[in-house]
Amino acid sequence: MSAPCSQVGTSFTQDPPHLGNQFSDDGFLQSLLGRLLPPEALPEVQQDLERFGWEAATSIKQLGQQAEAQPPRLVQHDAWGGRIDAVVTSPAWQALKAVSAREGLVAAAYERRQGQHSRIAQMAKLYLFGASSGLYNCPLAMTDGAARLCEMLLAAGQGAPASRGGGRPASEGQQAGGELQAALAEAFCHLTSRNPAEFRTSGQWMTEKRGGSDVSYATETVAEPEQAGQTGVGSWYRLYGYKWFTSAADGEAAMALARELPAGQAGAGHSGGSGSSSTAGSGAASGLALFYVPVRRDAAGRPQGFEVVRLKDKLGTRQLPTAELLLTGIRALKISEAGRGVPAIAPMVNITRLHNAAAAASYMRRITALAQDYARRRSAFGAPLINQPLAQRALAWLHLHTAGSLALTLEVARLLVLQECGCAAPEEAHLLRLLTPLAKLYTAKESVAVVSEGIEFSGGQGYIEGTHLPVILRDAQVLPIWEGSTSVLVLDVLRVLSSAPQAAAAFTHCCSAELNAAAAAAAALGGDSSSAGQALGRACTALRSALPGVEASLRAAVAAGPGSAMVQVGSRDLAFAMARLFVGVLLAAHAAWSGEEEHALLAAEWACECGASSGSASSTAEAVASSAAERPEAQLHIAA
Ligand code: UCC
Ligand code: FAD
Repeated sequence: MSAPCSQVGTSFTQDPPHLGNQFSDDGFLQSLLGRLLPPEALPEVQQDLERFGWEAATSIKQLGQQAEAQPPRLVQHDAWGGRIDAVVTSPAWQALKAVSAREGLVAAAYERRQGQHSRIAQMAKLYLFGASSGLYNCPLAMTDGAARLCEMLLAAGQGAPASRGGGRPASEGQQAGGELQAALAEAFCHLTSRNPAEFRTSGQWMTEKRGGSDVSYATETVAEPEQAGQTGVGSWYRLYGYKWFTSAADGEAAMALARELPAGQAGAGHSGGSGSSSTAGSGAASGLALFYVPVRRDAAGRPQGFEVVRLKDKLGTRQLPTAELLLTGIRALKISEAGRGVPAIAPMVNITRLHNAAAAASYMRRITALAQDYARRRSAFGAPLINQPLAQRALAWLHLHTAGSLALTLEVARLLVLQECGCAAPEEAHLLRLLTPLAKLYTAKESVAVVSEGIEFSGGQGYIEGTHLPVILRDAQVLPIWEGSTSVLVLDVLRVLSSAPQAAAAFTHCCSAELNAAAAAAAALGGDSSSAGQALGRACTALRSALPGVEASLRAAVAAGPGSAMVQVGSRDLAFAMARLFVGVLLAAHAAWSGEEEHALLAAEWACECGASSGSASSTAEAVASSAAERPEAQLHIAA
């Protein structure tokens, strides 16, 4: 007689990995905050993160999973056939919005309870939130960027822009200025509110069909003044065009780039705009300007001045409503001069890039925490994985790379808030400008690699949807693409190096000063007689030996300029070598501060990896240096 089905197979059931308090389980985060926050601010932040760390592991995580299970839908017509273009999001998504407001995930950066350390606390909280947030951290990033633009414009007194734009009478300028001031102040209040009923999110409408990297060329959206002659900052315009990727399609506002046209020229040619107009990069219209767009619907829910053409069907980020929008005359307030749209939106982009780094570190930490716990519960070859050296090695690698990305993210946050508070020294401002693209490009790539490794650590189960592990890899894969893809950020690094050679000096000076201090701390720890001192000493020696290669590359890159083909070819290696070195410096500085063996070993292990890849730094240096002397085209040919 055959056995009943219930008896076939095995009675074994694997205990799944458990997620603990995301703050109290994260010793490295706690230690970093101990160094980066002043003692008077630390207890309050710790208390908040301890509470939130548990929410992130439980209720918020559940909401994030529900948002993935119930992705947004576009309902284009009502029952009577009327066009409504409703972006229907899940209750979980809406609950995540309320949580975000209550927790002050944007507000914290502007309330500045921790003064010139506020961004550090905010980014630490977002790092706990990210991997649980069902991508709600994406609209928050853009909302934060928009809030910063409003804050900067208000502080710069953009309420009286009479000298800007199209020569209107002063009284009109003052009137428009007052309206602008009021609109920005109102927007700022909503974007930074802790009240869920008041909190609004903002999108970032940059990318168009022709390209999201080269927006200056690719932008076909045009802006027509509502009233002829009123073209200054603070004037109302109508936008016509096609925005190809707009996340936060449920947002109540947006910052949008568009090209100005004189009154009366836009509507006819563009109201049906499918993106085939010929305004891109042409001289027919003036350069890009930046616009603040309040996104409005009428009482019946019909969109005012835009249509939602469709929601994107994406590899990941499925929780997030990313739409294609047709702009059919949406009202927009001009907030930059014509031709200054890109630099005007740059502060927003730099903030979203920092959020991207926090999200990258968050995914890394999540997969590492799950792998660590799984290793305790899973046995193979007669022993729990956690007790087997090669498995320990894999876990150590995950932890090391997570720690490195977190340290880099919080360092950028530290510098950013100094700048926002007006306390950054010139060297710190240069460092911030250089480290922002480096942190974004580096942590995003690290995130994909680390999450992939963590999924493999979970074996076949890592590939199974019900474990909620695959979604982490799907979602991490977007991080190197949006907010400036890797190569575009590498070019941004070259832009900084060429426009401000002091940035390279700030970078190398910071590295060597921190390494000197860390080496002194290693000696004070007892040098060879203590294992912490030994490990930190080894780290400093290895990192110092990587520094000249990077320095030489930087010198050559600055000398040859960003237009040099060979500099561009070598620049990706150079950017990664810089990021690896700087992470090593941060880990060494932290070990020097804490004096703990665990941190010294992290720095030593990182330096070992950094040293192993310093070959690429010096070959970059050679390639870049020779390009300055020889024909770049020939070199490029050989490289290809
Ligand atoms: O992807 C998007 C949203 C995704 C969802 C949100 C996720 C947030 C994270 C969530 C975590 C889960 S929105 C689309 C993002 N798109 C981009 O980031 C565009 C990528 N392309 C670039 O970044 C390019 O480098 C451009 C567009 C900036 C290049 O434009 P141009 O016009 O060719 O640039 P120029 O001529 O070199 O620079 C124009 C001016 C210069 O200043 P001036 O004129 O004063 O000399 C530059 O120094 O802009 C200045 N500039 C900057 N300044 C350019 N980039 C920057 C910068 N990053 N910071 C400061
Ligand atoms: P392209 O600009 O065509 O680039 C293609 C490739 O060429 C890239 O790999 C790039 O690195 C490379 N490249 C470009 N120039 C160079 C160069 N000079 N040298 C070497 N390589 C180069 N955009 C918004 O504005 N708002 C949003 O809300 C938004 N949400 C998004 C959501 C998702 C899920 C995704 C995937 C994208 C979103 N984007 C959004 C768009 C995103 O910012 C762009 O996709 C991105 O900036 C790249 O632009 P592109 O797709 O046009 O690629």
